[in-house]
Amino acid sequence: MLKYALFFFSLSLAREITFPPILAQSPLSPAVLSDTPIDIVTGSQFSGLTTFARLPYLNCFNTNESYDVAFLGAPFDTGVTARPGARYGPTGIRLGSRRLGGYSVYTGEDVLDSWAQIVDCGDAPLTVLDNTIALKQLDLAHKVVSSRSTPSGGVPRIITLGGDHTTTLSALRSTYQHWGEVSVIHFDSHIDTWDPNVLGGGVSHYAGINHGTFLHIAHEEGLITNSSIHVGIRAPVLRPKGDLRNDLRCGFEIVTARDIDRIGVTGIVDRIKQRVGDSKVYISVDIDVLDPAYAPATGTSEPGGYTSRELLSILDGLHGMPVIGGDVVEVSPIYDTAGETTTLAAAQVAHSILTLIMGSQET
Ligand SMILES: [Mn+2]
Repeated sequence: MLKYALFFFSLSLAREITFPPILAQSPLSPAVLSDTPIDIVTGSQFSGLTTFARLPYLNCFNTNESYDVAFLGAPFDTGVTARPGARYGPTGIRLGSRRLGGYSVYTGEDVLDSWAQIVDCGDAPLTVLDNTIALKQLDLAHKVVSSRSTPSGGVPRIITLGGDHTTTLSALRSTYQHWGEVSVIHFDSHIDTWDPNVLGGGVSHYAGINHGTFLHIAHEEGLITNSSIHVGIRAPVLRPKGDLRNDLRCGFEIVTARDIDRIGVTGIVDRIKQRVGDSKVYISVDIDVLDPAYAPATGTSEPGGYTSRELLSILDGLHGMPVIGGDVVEVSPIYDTAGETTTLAAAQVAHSILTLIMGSQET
């Protein structure tokens, strides 16, 4: 009996809650929502499901809608030679992108809220059990997403969120269909032009297609010009001379990580521009181009890399170049810090690539 008395006593002490009028009205029509000063429509960085920079989600594999730029996740990480985990990269980068937006103090632009129709297509549905099938799925996903039309009748551009670096091969294959050969500006600590026979090919034919050989294969398939360039290289090669000779043959010049100490950000931007000339450009950023201090969450860390600021400054320095696509790859969020060090940087890099793509369409 005492128990019930206490129960009713505590009920009578319960705090009265007066709900604001908005919740008292039913059903809630759009007219009701516009009548109230309380806004639950516009949203915040924490509302809705997580897309890249809160962009609208579009099922790009099954739509007739048009868009100028599409973000596409490529959750594939079974082409790696060290730590796996980049299949969670697209989700991680989206989480790191929640606060993106607003007017850049460097460019004065808010690219997320300007003329372009930008969507997040979600991730390509890739099997985790068969690399050959998964990469064919990714080829097809790129083909479909890039074959839609922009609102003005052009070819939409894709920014891929990796995934390990093997995923860039599918992007370059679809790029070739629309734009022909492109120069690749490849930010990475590794050259990634290894001959499949040197890196992985001894095991089986399909093992030769991996995150260290995809640029060799892109060259073999005639997808890239011989005016491409690596930026940020510092990892050792496997053969004393053969790898670098092969790298040159694949169309690449090398800017090492330590070159920045000698020629600075401006010097690196100049070298990239000189190398690429007027050719169309694809930008691929392996997040391991950053020092492990700035991007610990990656598969193949190499000390002695760029700071986030240096990389972002180099990227912004490329404004005006004809950038037709790009990616941020090798983000493995499970190795990140609680402060989301890597995914925040990766999201900002993707935002910079978006800025370059949009800048190139304006010119
Ligand atoms: Mn790489």
